[in-house]
Amino acid sequence: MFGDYIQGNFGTSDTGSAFPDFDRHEPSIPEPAKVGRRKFRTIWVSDIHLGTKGCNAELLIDFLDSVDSETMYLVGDIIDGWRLKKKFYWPDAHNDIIWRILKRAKRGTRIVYIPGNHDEMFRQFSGLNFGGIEIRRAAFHDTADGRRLMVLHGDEFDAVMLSHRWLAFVGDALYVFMMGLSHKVNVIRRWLGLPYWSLSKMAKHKVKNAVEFIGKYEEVVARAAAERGVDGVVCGHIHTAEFRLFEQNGKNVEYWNDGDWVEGCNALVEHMDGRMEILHWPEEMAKRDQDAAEDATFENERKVAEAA
Ligand SMILES: [Mn+2]
Repeated sequence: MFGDYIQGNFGTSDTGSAFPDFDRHEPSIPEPAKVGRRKFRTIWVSDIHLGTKGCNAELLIDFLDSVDSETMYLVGDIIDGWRLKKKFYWPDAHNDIIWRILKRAKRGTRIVYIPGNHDEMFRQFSGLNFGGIEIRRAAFHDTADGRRLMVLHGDEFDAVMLSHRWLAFVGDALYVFMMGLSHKVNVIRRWLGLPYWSLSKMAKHKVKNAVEFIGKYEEVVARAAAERGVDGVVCGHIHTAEFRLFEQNGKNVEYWNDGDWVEGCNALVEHMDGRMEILHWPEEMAKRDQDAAEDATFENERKVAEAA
């Protein structure tokens, strides 16, 4: 159980943080005033991997503070129990994310949490509600324009994809190593004033095997959705945000993957009219910074013109 992971280490992590007393606690990164948030009907996020150094907590906090929705799905691997079991790592920013999610539930956002394979210890609570959060093994989501989507983490298909479970662990170790590398590269890039660089984005285009694996995975998941008679599927797990349209027995099946917050930093959103979109948050942040810079330039020019 989760208690085992934290017992003895509780409150003695690197930063000395512990789980906060929610009602009295304020996050270490303060929440900005709730103005100008982009409002969506639905938001899907997954593969946050809280409890690991790979988690891009600051970017996720920026995302959560910039958007709002009626419903939010946490599509698995939110907390990384595998890593926490080996080494307890829980900085304040990770508390801040939990705080923000609980706060959303309190404000009336419907939150559905579908545990993944890294947080499978929560699967035993499927069907229960905690702090306004519904824990489910999978869910069905009806879009505003009447499509029915199956929502699940996606590790259910590993057995089809990989013949042995140990392969998943080898893959995991390799992945952690690569992410460590990617993290270091980005620390240096930030220091040099260069934009965020995504390893998996490059890998997806450069590594043939990865492309084949991902392509096959997407097909397998879409076929399973078609067999369930739904219009599409939303999943996470493989850390590759993607939309693909498949045809199965003359019927369209949508495949949506909401990506991850380890290095892609993506979310899937449904607009009020049912239109869906994958947001690549580093790009959204860059766009926002550019808009702010343009506004500032415009404002300066106006002042100069006024003074002349
Ligand atoms: Mn997973």
